[in-house]
Amino acid sequence: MHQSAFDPNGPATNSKNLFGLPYRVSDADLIVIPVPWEVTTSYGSGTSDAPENILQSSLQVDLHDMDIPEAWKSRIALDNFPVDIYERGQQFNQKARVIAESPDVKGDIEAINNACEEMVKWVYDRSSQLLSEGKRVCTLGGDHSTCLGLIQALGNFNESFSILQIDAHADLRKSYCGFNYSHASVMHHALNVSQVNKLVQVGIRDLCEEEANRIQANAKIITYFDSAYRERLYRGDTWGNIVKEIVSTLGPHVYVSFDVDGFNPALCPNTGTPVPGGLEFQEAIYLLKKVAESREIIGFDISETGNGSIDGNVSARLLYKLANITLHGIKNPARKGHSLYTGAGQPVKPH
Ligand SMILES: [Mn+2]
Repeated sequence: MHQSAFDPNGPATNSKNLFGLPYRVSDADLIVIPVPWEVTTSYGSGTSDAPENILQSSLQVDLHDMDIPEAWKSRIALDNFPVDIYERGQQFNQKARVIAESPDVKGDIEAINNACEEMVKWVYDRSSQLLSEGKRVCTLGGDHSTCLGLIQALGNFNESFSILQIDAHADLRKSYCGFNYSHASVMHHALNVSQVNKLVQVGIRDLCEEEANRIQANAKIITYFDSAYRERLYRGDTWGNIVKEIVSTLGPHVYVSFDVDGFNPALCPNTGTPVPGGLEFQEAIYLLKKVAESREIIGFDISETGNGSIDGNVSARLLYKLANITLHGIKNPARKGHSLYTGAGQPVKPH
């Protein structure tokens, strides 16, 4: 359907695209890559169904965005569903569960690590292709490891960038249960991308000794623990002040990695590893809007969404907001020459 025939006030009729929008990958500005993969999920399962769940929930999202005029003109398109990735993921998840439940059985760890590496490479290749066409790219997990290929690809298109990670977990383990590319190690690998100049974590409230030491030792990592800023709030400080501080730690180009378990689990009840505490929806949106007022969002992911209806609903709304602020920014009258989406499609260095 052509954009001129699209009614942004009516019910969604194009059930094949996110939010029922009338755009195709070829004419869209932001491409959402579904990565239905959860091979190393360690607790609850279902996140490989998230892309389909979010698509269905997105059809119920009203398209008026109070921060962005005519947001429905944002050219967002869902990339083809990778059936082979989904099927391989299901097959290897069975094997991984046997190993995770009885660590003395070494089983097929190497085969699983290889399969995970291939998935990361697939995301890297697809992201690189779309970025070279001048598109903005985001991924929809799947578990948190599904965004790594996009972060690696963005390294070829940006001199340097910061990662804002919203998450209950630090995800800094070198490996987990023998798995090198699990959700628990994604930021360990992201820090190996040389263009990543900062990792700013928000919502963290569940971590191991190794991760706590790493945060202490690495000046690139700045962690806003959930308990620490809650205490500031209880003593009378404001979320506005805390967000201002968080944003000030970020460089001009920001990748947002949003693991939905960073939310209060009431908003993500079926995520793989829910943890009490966490951000309320509007606290997170306020943070993202403040980032978009003064920084350029170069890409993002939404990971670990569960397969329940609240889960899909929350992630679909988060996706719409993140997509809109990535494409348009948030107008800040104090900032002159504000123009965010440039469609820059050339890698800064060939790979
Ligand atoms: Mn995570």
